[in-house]
Order: sequence, then structure tokens, then C-alpha cells
Amino acid sequence: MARKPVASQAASKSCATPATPDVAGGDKGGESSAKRSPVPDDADLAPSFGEAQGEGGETHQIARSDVAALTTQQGIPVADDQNSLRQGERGPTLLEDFHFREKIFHFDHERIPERVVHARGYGAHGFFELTDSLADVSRADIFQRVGERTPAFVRFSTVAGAKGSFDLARDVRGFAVKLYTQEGNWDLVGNNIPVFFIQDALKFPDLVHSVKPAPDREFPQAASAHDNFWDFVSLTPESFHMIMWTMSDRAIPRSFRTMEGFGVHTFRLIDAEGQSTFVKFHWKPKQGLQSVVWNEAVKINGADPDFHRRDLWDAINAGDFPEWELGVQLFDDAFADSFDFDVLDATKLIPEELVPVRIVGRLVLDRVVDNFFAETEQVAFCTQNVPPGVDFSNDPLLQGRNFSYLDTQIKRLGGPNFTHIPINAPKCPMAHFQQDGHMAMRNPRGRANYEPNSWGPTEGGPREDPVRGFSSYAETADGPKQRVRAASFADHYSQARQFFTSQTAIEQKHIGDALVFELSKVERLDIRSRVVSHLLNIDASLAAKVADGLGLSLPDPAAAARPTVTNLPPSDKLSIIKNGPESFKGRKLGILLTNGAEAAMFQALTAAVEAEGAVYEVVAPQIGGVTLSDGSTVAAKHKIDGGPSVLFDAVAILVSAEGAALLSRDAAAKDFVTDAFAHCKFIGIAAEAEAIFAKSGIAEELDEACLPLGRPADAKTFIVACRSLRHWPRELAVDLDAQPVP
Ligand code: HDE
Repeated sequence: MARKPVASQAASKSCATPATPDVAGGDKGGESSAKRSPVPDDADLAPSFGEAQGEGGETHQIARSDVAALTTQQGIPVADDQNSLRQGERGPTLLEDFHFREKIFHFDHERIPERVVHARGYGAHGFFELTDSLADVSRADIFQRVGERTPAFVRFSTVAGAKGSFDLARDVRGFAVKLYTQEGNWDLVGNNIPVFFIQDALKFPDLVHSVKPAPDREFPQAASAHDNFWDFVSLTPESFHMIMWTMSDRAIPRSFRTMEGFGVHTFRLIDAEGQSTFVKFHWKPKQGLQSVVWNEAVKINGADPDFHRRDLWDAINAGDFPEWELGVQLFDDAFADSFDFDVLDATKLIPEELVPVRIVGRLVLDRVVDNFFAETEQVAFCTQNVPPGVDFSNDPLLQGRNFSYLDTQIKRLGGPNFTHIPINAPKCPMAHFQQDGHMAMRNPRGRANYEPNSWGPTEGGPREDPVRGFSSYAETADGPKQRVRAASFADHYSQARQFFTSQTAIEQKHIGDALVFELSKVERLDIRSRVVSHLLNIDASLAAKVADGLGLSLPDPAAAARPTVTNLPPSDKLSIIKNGPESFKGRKLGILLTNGAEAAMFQALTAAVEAEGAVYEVVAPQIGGVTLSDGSTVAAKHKIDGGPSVLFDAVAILVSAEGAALLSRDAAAKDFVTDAFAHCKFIGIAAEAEAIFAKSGIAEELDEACLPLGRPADAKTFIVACRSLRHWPRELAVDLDAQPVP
């Protein structure tokens, strides 16, 4: 059916020729608006658009029959998406323009409230596979059949920053897992740290208010280094175990892929007879634990604020699927009663040396989302989502969370039907009588929408199932109604000390450095001093180091509800370095390359990287790439200014003598090597590169982790060295803060 715009005959003429000067709608040439309409003479009822070059080389849209037609949300085909409907050429826009109104209306409503905490997150799909049956302790369907896979969706997040904040904030990371089991969704909404700041959910709003930007000035963003946060925690001694963790490198992970995850609270597993076993959940990354250093984190935030999300996206798309083992610590009431601390207190962990972690499954992330908003933003985790066979403990934090998550989803997603959104919908059969409400898409069918009813098995709808249905563990609870904190929750420092003493020297140094950094941003001296008074109850050397770093005289120790137990045995599992990766697999080498660099060396190096299962990116003076010694060309991923060494786990400097002379005059190139050196990275160095190190002032300091790349055989040696996380002795040797406190 021939279609002609009604405005003028000229329109159809000009549209038949894809040479219209400005399809975006700007009226530069004084042509009539109708003339710029891209609809050709012979477009059919539902024209569709492709791209074509105009006379001046500009891109235009023209009708094509092999792409979907643009329509309104009502399905009405759209003829002109460049110009709103107006009266005359320069007249007012008409209210009648339903396409314009629908488009703008929808745009105006594109945002939903971001999460009040954990606003910035990134998700991916995958599966959980059972490797060891837990049928002995849980009737949960997901734990019955070894080898069976359950679909999963995981969302990682930071806590304090807004949705648009940067990835490398010093912060706890959320590690929320939705398991679409055959008996309903199970949400294990955990963190990358096994303990929490507070013991009672009533204090959560205060904690979060204190760490978020101050209400008057709305800064700082995504940072705990400010007065309000340290004021709150210094008045909340129970937070100090968690503070040790957040001041450690756990709070600046290298990747989502290199973090542990923890369910944090004690949960219950319930067997077929209704017997309960206490459980703590652990996710252990196959990639090993890895973190960056603080100075590096600060710079990554500028160089690539999306560092973590890009890393996950790239790894999954490259087929390097991140994997975690699911581990459980199982214990009974007798252990709980004999444990030094209360298993209901979320500021405590159970050392793995005391209750070993039994590995029962694996979680693999193998698919990125199709659409961020539909999946990652709209996913709604609720701690109350547990299948039969998993149950809650009385941890007061968990009890409070069970209220909070459902409540917040209603606000965020706008109504009670968010389970109809595909990412939240169970993948097992569902049948209930909940109905109506905003955006209802799956109302019950048939006549009966209540229960009990007498409409019989086909029309009457679902019925309760006392055998398969969820039944709560029949725990006895009694006692006076009161607002109290159990005495068994009163020890605030012993496990904080145990965490500190479990760290290697460099990790202890980083904790001290982090505390000095954070408190140096706190303006009130009394708050700084109050924090140190708590540190005195944890470790005297740490307190002395922090006081010295702040130029403070040592205060008296804080009054402690319970004296610190000083002889809890160190636990190796608490250290990142003792649980690091075994290879360079999954990590990234940055190769600084110039024209004339030795081709055989480059080929040997890239082959060694690939053989290790790692990746590399080329950084060059020009983004166009480089020509190597044999005349071959290599494309660059980054121009040197846009590819600082903080983006890489290790670096290689492969340059010709001319290239070195050029780069030794370039500030970005000098930052590249000095930062790599300062961040204790392994550095592979071609002999020709010396001038850059000399001009950067570190030629004299190069150590055994700065390896030669002279012959192709050196490539393997270098990559093998890179398997270690970093060359930590360098930091202890060169950093002023590493010197013993006088
Ligand atoms: Fe959360 N938390 N939380 N939290 N939390 C939320 O729920 C809350 C706590 C955690 O990727 C909110 O959907 C209270 C501990 C993660 O979508 C909210 C308390 C742990 C996520 C909420 C806690 C977590 C949230 C905000 C104190 C580790 C992100 C948006 C009792 C075990 C999930 C939302 C995602 C999100 C409440 C403490 C983990 C407001 C009241 C402890 C990973 O409901």
C-alpha cells in the first residue's frame, strides 16, 4: 500500500532519495519538516528502517523490509521518529501527537528508586551444582541429588555508594545469590565478609545513615573516611571486629571473582524428620582470594570506575566462567552451647579450624544479563525466601532483615507483584490465591480465589500440602518481653584481635595504613582518639602505629564490657595472602609496547600468557597500535594515557631503544612504571626499557620481581613469577609507613 505523508508532495519526493541533510530534525537548510521525513514513497504500512549514507557521507535511516518496524507501545507503526507533530512548519507541538507523548511519558518514568543500600551492583546468571548430598541434614530439594544443577542469579554490590558511584570504594561487597530451586526460590543474601557491624537490626538505619554522605552536604560519596561513620562506630564497640575486616584488603577486592561470600548468620538445616542442624554458608572462589592495594584502588576509580563490572562481563564473555564452591559449617546445639561466643551474634564467626567447612557444591556464572535494568536492577532478594529444609535462627539481625527486604522491594519495585517479573519469578510451579494489585500479570484462574472452597479439585485451586510444605522448626521460645542484649553478645574485641593476629605482616600493615588514612579524614580529634582507645583493646602495636600515624598521644583503652581474650589461635583462613591464587589464570598482563619492539619476545610473552589461561592488553603511545621489529603490526587496546598500570595485575615493558627514549619523556609512561613498582607488581623488562626506569628514578631500586625479558625463554619464567599475587617485600622495604613505630 503506497504511503505518502500528508503534509506536502515534496515530502515523498525527498524521502525517496536518502540524501536528506539532517534526519535528526535540526532545520538547518530551511527545508520543510515534511521534506525531512525519512518515509519513502513505497513504504508499506509498517515501515522499518536501516542505515544508508547520504551524499555528504552522513548516515541516514531509510526503510528496510528486513528489520522490525518501530512501533508505539500500543503496536502502532511509527512513520517519523525525528519530528514531533506541529501546526505548520514553525508552529506549536500538538497534544494529539500520541507517539511523542508516549515516548516522553515513558522516558520521564524510566527511573525507579535505587536500593537504599547496595545501590551499585552487577549481576550474572549461572547454576549451582550439588557435589555432595546434604540429605543427611536437610530435606531441601536442592541438596538431594548429586550432579543436579539449579539455575542461579548472583548480584554483587558495594554497600554505601550510590548507583553511579565507583567500583573500588573501600566497602563491604554484597554477594546475593538467588537459587531457583524446584521447591521455590532460595535467596542467600550474603556479603564478602563473614561478620557484620551491629548485633541488632534496630541499629541498621543508624549505621547506614552514618556511612552515607552527611545529610547537610551530601558528601563524601561511597566512603567511610569521614566523621559521621567513625563517630558512630567509635560509639558502637560491637562494630570493631567488622572494622578490622573493612580496613583490611578484603574491602578492596581485585574482582568479584576473587571474593569469598558468606551467609553471615547462623541458619538452620532441617531434615526429613524435622531435626535441626545449625549451618553457616561459605562461597569459596576457585580463582583464589585477591585484592588490590589502597593507592591502586584510588587510581582505578579514576581510570575505570567500572573496573569490577567490566572484569565480570569480560571474563564471562571470554568463556572464563568464575566459580565458587559452596561450603557449609555444620554444628549442633552442643557445639553452640560450648562455643566461646554466641552463634546468634552476627559480629562473630566460627573459625574453620574449629568447625571445618564441608564442600557440597559449586556455583558457576556462565551468562551475562541480556538487559541490566530488567535483571540486575529489578532482581529482588529477600532473606525470608527459604525453601523447606532451610530455616532461620534467632539471630536478631536476621530476624530484622526478614522484615526489611520484602518491605523495601515494595517501595523500590512499586507494588506487590514484583514476583511476576521474570528475574524474580520462581522456575517451579506456583499456585496461590494472591491477586490484583499494580501490574498483576498472573491472577489465579477460575472461579475460586479463596480457600477453603467447595469447587472441587479442578476448579477449586491449590490446597495446602502438610507433607511437602514448609514447616518452621519447632523451636521453643519463652521469656519476658523485654528490650535486652544478651550477655553472651558482650565480647567485642577478642575476635577482632584474632582476625588481626591471623594476618601476614603486610596485611597487618595495610590494616594500620587504612585506619590512619580513614582517621586522617576525620576532623574531630576526640573521634580519632576514641577509635584508638578501642584499638588498644585489640592489639597494642596496631593502636600505637595508628596513634603515631595520626600524631596522637595514646589514650586510655576504651572501657570494655568483657576483657579481650588474647590467646585465641590465629586462623590461616582469615588471610587473603595465605589463600591466594595458584596461577596467573584469569588475571591480566599489561604490555607497554612501542614501535620496533622485539617481535619474537612479544610472541613468546603472549603465548606464555595464553598458555597460563590469562589475558593481556597492549598499551601503546598511539591507539593505532605499533609495528614490531619484524614489520608485523599489533593493535593497541589503550593509549598510554588511558591504560595506566593500575588496570593490570602485572606489566611488561617491551620497547625498542627509540621507544624507550620517547616514553622516558612522557609523564603517563613514567607513572605506568612507578605505579607498577609501588604497587609491588611483577614487572617484565626488555633491556631497551632501561631509560624509562632511569628517568622515572627507580632504576636503582629494581628488585628480584623485576624480571628481564631479553630472550623468548624469559617469558615463561616471568609468567610463572606472576603467579604470586604481588612482591610484598618491596613494600615493606620502601614504604615509610612500614618502618617500626619509634
Ligand atoms: Fe542488607 N539490605 N540489611 N545486609 N543486604 C538490603 O534490601 C538490611 C545485612 C545485603 O543485590 C536492602 O533489596 C537490614 C547483612 C545485600 O539486591 C534492605 C540489615 C548482610 C543486599 C536491607 C541488613 C546484608 C542487601 C536494600 C540489618 C550480609 C543487596 C535493598 C539487620 C549477610 C541485595 C534491598 C541485592 C540489601 C536491609 C544487614 C546483605 C534495606 C535491615 C548482615 C547483599 O532491605
